[in-house]
Amino acid sequence: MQQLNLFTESVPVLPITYYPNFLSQELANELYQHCLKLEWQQNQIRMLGKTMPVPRLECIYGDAGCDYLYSNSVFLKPLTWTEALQVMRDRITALTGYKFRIVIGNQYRSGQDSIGWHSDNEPSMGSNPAIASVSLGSCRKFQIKPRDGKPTDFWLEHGSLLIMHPGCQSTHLHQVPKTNKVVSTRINLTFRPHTGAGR
Ligand SMILES: O=C(O)CCC(=O)C(=O)O
Repeated sequence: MQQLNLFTESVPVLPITYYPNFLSQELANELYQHCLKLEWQQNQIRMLGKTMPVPRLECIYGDAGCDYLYSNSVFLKPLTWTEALQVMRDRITALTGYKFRIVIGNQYRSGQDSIGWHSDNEPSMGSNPAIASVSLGSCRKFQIKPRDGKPTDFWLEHGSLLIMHPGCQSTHLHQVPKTNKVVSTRINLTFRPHTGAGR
């Protein structure tokens, strides 16, 4: 499988691997249609003393008991895996060796939906989690940067897989910025580990 490996022992440029054609176009289209029917929620987040809508829709599926709290504010309780999500999880595990217990979906309805600079370092994932991110639908810019460095831009294509390797969340931040371009729906699935010990 074609891959762009941005993590090497000698030159740790970026601790990620990108697989542009992880899914065939046919499978990506099918999975996109499946994901549109998942249970999407408009969650509220509390930041800087204000409560506001999260600027995208979210859903979570996974093992029972793998509740997920992020930004000390948004609490997600997993629904039971759908078969298609389970198949995808197992396919990524077969490719990478990484194991996952939950998948969090993000639905970006337009260019105004986004996720700001952050790292995924919630204790419920254990230390140094590997996170696998599948992109479906419209292409959006993904930026990643060392905590005190300059961003690198990627275009995450329909059917692609981006792996953020263990350690990435400690050293790097990432985001999907807003865009004024006209873009239709994009769905992102992030498969994550979980300690199973609640939040
Ligand atoms: O939509 C994406 O590609 C990134 C999602 C993300 O950063 C997250 O769920 O933490």
